[in-house]
Amino acid sequence: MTIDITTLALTNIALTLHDDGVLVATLNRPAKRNALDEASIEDLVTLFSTIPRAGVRAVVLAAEGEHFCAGLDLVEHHQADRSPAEFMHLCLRWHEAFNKMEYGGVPIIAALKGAVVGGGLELASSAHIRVADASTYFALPEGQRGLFTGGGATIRVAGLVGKARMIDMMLTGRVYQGQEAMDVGLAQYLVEGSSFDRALELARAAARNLPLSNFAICSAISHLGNMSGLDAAYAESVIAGVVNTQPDARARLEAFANKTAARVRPTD
Ligand code: 1HE
Repeated sequence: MTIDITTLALTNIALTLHDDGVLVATLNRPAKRNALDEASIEDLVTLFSTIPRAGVRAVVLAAEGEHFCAGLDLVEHHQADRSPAEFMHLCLRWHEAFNKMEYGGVPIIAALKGAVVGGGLELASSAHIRVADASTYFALPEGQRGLFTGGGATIRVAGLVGKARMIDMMLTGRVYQGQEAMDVGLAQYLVEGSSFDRALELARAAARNLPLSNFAICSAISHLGNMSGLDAAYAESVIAGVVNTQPDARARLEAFANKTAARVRPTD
């Protein structure tokens, strides 16, 4: 049974579902720069656990206000005075949410602006595509706050920029923005206008693919990357066996064969 995603009761995320199956999920705590408190993390767990069963074809992860996300809610963390075990369990909820995003099989396009810092960068790096605009900047200020990453940056941010750059970002508070952020791999798109508009365009394009192809792209590539080369090649062929023979692909293959399908051309 398909779930109606718009009926989810979320505290800090607003949802808008478009006709083409694109869901816009907007972080909605701008007064706190969309800092991730416990309620926000539970929202992300609920949302991204449900999306794969809700017929959603692609997601735009957007933010209200000037900043995408200021990371861990430092005030809540300070006031809660958490024990090591409590914080470990909180981090496991972050991982639950972010793993659901990366491995969930539904394309997630992050529309970035302003601060994408600390846990905000961990969140952004769990999306499949990151779109930055002129205001977007990336940093890992944990080192300066007396903290360490706990939401997967050592895996995902290091995966994007490499270990040496991540260590530099954490030791020195280095901020990346603009073309340099693109060059080191923090974003795949840098736009002059609104990152939201481009993210929506990209989500709409992805939503036109068959869901099973997108499932493999937004789940299998990450899983295969965790395996040995030998096992990944084996698993890839099993996945291709399922995806590349899907009945829904027949019409697309037929269109190519009878020359009515668009050809791949260089862009202008
Ligand atoms: C917050 C947070 C937050 C803002 N937790 N409340 N993250 C950081 O170290 C980033 C900390 N934040 C900042 O550096 C700045 O706030 C921003 C660059 C994001 C935005 O600056 P600005 O001038 O627009 O806003 P502001 O005046 O600093 O803050 C506005 C409000 O947002 C204010 O609340 P108010 O009630 O006093 O109005 C701030 O307290 C609140 N706010 N950021 C809580 N992060 C799993 S481990 C992950 C480890 C981490 O993520 S470390 C966190 C890194």
